[in-house]
Parts: sequence; C-alpha cells; structure tokens
Amino acid sequence: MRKSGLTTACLLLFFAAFPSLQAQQATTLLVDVDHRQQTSLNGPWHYIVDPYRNGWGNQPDKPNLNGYAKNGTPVPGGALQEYDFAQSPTLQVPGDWNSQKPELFFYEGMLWYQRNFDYQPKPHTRVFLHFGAVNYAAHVFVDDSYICQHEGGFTPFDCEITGVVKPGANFVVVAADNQRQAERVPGIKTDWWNYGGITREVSLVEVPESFIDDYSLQLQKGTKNHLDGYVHVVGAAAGQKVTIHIPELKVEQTAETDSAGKAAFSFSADGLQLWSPESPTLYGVDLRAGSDALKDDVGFRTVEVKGEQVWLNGKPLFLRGICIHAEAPYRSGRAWSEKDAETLLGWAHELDANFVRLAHYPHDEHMTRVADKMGLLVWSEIPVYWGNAWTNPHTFDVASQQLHEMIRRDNNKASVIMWSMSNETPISPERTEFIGKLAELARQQDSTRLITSAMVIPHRGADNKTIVMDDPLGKYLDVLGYNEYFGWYSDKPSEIAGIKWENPMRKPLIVSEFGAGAKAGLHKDADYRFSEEYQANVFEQQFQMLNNIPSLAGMTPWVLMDFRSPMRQLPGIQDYYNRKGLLSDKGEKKQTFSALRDYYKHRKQQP
Ligand code: GCB
Repeated sequence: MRKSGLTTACLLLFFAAFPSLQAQQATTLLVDVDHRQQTSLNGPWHYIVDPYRNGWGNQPDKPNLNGYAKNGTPVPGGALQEYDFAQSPTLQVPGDWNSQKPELFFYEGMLWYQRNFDYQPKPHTRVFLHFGAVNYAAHVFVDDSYICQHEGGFTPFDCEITGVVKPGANFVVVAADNQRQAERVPGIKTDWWNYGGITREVSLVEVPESFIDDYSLQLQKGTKNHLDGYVHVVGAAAGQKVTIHIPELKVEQTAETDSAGKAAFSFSADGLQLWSPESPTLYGVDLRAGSDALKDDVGFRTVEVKGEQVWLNGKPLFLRGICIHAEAPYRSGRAWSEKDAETLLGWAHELDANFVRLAHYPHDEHMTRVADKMGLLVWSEIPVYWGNAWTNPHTFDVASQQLHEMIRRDNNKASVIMWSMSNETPISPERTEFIGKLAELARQQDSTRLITSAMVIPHRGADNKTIVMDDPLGKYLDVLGYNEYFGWYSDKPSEIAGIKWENPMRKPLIVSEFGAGAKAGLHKDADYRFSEEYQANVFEQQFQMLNNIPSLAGMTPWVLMDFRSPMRQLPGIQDYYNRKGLLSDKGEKKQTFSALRDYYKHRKQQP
C-alpha cells in the first residue's frame, strides 16, 4: 500500500501555494444511488483526532485548509511529522467514532479520515464521491484538491471528482467536524448522542456525461392508476428522449427534455396494484436517457387529509405507530446497515404497527427501502429540535438544505407519507415563521405528501384537565403532532385517563410521543419509577385516554428501543441510555412491548 500522510507542515505549505482555494458546497444530489454502478469505499480509514484543529489552518472561519501533502507523504524532515496518516490507527467506515474507540466516546470536534483507492478514469464518464452522511460538517479532499464541503449530519451528498481523480493510486481525506454550535441544525442540546464521523456508506459512483440525477413518479390523487412525474437529466440538450419502462405493467412511455433538462410524464398504468401496508407491491421501474439507465423499485399510493382523518388510497386509516431512533440494535452506536433496518423495522412489524416515526433526523436510506418492502408507513423528520437560532439566516439555510436533501432522497419511497419540520420547539413568533417557511418549501418540493411537526402541549383549559391544541404552527401543517409525557414528566398515571383534548384547528392529530422510563428486568410494583410495571401502567392509562380523542388519527409512542443520551446518567438504571424503549439496547423486550402489541391488535379490528 502506498503511504500517505498528513502533516501540519504540509498543510501550511499547501496553503501558501493555494491561498484562495475554496471548495464548493456539494450541489449535485444523485437519487437512487444504491442502484447505480458503484465502488464501495467502506472499510478501514486512517484517522487523526484534531481537537485543536491543527489540520485546519490559521483562519477559523475560512476553510483555508488542505490537510495533506501533494504526494501523500509527510515532508521529510518536516517539523511536525507526528501527523502521519499511514502510521495512524483506523476506524471502520461506516461507523461513528464514539462507539469504536473508548477514548473517543465523548469526543466532539474535528477528526481527519484518510484512505487510498485505485481508480481508472473512463472516457465520457463523470465520477462522484457519494457519502450517505457525515456528522456534522464534512470537508472533502482528493489527492491535492479540496473538492467540496457539506453541512448537515443525516443527509447524503455527492462530490464530483471528475478530472481530479487520476489513473491508478489516489487518496481521499475527509475532515469531519461534529462540534455542537448554536447556529447549526440541530443546535446545542439534544436528547441523543452526537455520534461523529462518516456514519453512513461511502462509494465512488460513475455516470455518463449526461445523466439522470433526479426523478419522480407518483400516483395522482383521486385515481387508482394514473401516474405523474418527471425525469431530470443533467447535461441534456432540449429535446432529448427519455423513457420510462415498467415491464410488469407493460408500460413504455417516452417524453422529451425541456430546456432545463426535465422530461414530464403523465400516463395510465392499467392493472396497477396499489402499495399499502397490507400489500406493499413494488414495481421495477427502468429509466433511460441517452446512455444513462437507472432502475428502481417503486410503489404507488396516495395519501391525503379529509377532515380530521388521514386517508391512504382513498380510505381512512388509523396510524398505529412507534418512534424510532437510529440507534444500532444490540451493539449501540449509529445504525446504518440494511440488517439494522430489518431488525428495527422487524420489531415495529411485530408490534402490529403500520407506521413509524423516524425521529429526529433523516435515517439511513436502508430504513426507507426496508419500510417500502415491509409495508410500514413513515414519518421522516429534519433535526430542527428544541432551541434553534430562529433569526439566523445560516441556520435557516442549513435547515432548508437538509429538508431538500431528505425530500430528494426519498421522493420515490411509497412508505414515506409525512415530512416533519421539527420537534418540540418552544412557541415564539420567530420560530413559527422559521418553521412555517420550511413547511412552504416542503410543499413546493413535494405536493404529494403531508406536512407535520411534533409540537408541545401549548396550554390547558381552566379545568386543568383539557389540552388545547392551538400552537400557531398548526396553521402551516396538514397533520398536528403533539408530544406529551403524562404520567412521567407531568400528572400522575392515575390522572391520565381523565385528560381531554380540544382540537380547535380541526386537523388530524397524531400523539407523536408519550412514554415512561423502564430498566429491562427491573420488576417492582406499578408505582416504582423505572420498573417495567410502571412503564406498562402508563401505557395502559394512555390507551384509555387516547380511545376518547375523536380526532386521533394515529400515535407514535416514545420509543422502540433504549438509545444513548448524555442527558441520561442515573447509575445502575440509565448509564447513558434513555430508558423509554419498549426494548432495551440489547434487544430485551419489556412488558410494555406486549401491552402495545395487544392494543394495536385490538385497534386494528376497529373501523
Ligand atoms: C421528548 C423529546 C425526545 C426525548 C423525550 C424524553 O419530548 O422529543 O427527543 O428523548 O422527550 O425521553 O424526554
């Protein structure tokens, strides 16, 4: 293996040679990457922890950086040879750094990753480095070039390296920075672990010079077989032919690109079986534009709001849901693999759920792919959470960018029916304007799905027993999500059943969180906090209350599995885990798991 190294001396030398070098924000965003020609860059990457940001350079605000030598080796005799990738330890990619190395458990800040790779450029081909996600900010270099940067820890990005990558040996360096900052999204405080690093898969993706970067194909509302959509082709001249072929439906449609590279489609597909939780039918869809071809597996369904109900495929349905964090089952750390997705969603299925709230940020694409296959409906959310810098334009840009990337990636997933703008944000005019604007953007980008947010109970009526759901944010939403913790953070468990809900906006309501902590295996009576009995009793009381809310369209109790949080330290009970899971972090089912399953089985029988 060729040696490559990072030295601060090299960095400064490089900076002297290219003082004004700036990398672009990654702008291309390829949909359906997992069906593309890819070379995986998963595996061990060398790393250098850089708490003092030595690899960054002198100017804190500007990426005047380049953390590696042109030839990939430390400068002989250089003053700071201690920064040498080749001699540095490795981390597995994908994977957060916190759960791989005990010394990085609490680490937040900058960490440099490096790996070598071989590549043979092909004529008339463009090549991208695709990252499933890097938490939080990423700066990407290939050989002697600073290629791109990206902000936002849970969404994908693609950095073009055509013309930069050379025949034979190359190397890639990524500076990942998960320092919490007030203007970032999320901001300073979250009730989950700020897992850092290259947390999702990385690959090289090759496409022809002119290629499909985006497409959409959706069932038209009010119909059972009419599909509308578009295919967008980068580098296409107006009038280029684009075809959509759905072999199983014997559909073959052709359209031409306009001057912006977009080809619009609208056609009927006879014999179409709709996608639903009971019957999650997916069709192979082949797209072709010039020399580019893309395949996907797509389901077709409609979702809409009628009165206080959510309708799927023209019929009302009750959303029997559960919240899920992207915490890896059994081993802890960030979940990222297809197997993780199958385990987490498999448990949701076992509960007889038809709906999952993927909290509090976009999860790995395996989750929505597996949800498509299993027939689970999905609420997908951006990490606008608790306090954010509502008046900071950068914060808004980063939030809207994450929204855009979330929608773009999963636009063709039938499972995803709701985009959530936020979670538990304190009411103020600035926050309502901020999130209201996000909701408008979401609607512009996708008119086929519902817009929601998880809100906090704003206030109670004079009797102190009636919840009034009048958060002004509700006006921007199709579905109202409200979180409550009766029986845990407020009210006694015995008081829950008597609580009433008032819905002045007359929109569908999802109780988007409720729950109580329990340590798996701790058995006491139902008054004993953190016992399985206490948690199960809170759920039983909640069921009684929920049965009496006429506008209840669904519920997503908190939370499927215990997850790591620095806020949850109680020794012997929490040990850095939020214990509100129905399963422990080791996959042990608590009593409440079967209580919720029984409730859902019963609820399913009701009209
Ligand atoms: C909430 C938050 C969630 C927390 C949960 C808790 O309201 O939305 O992120 O983890 O409460 O356990 O307190």
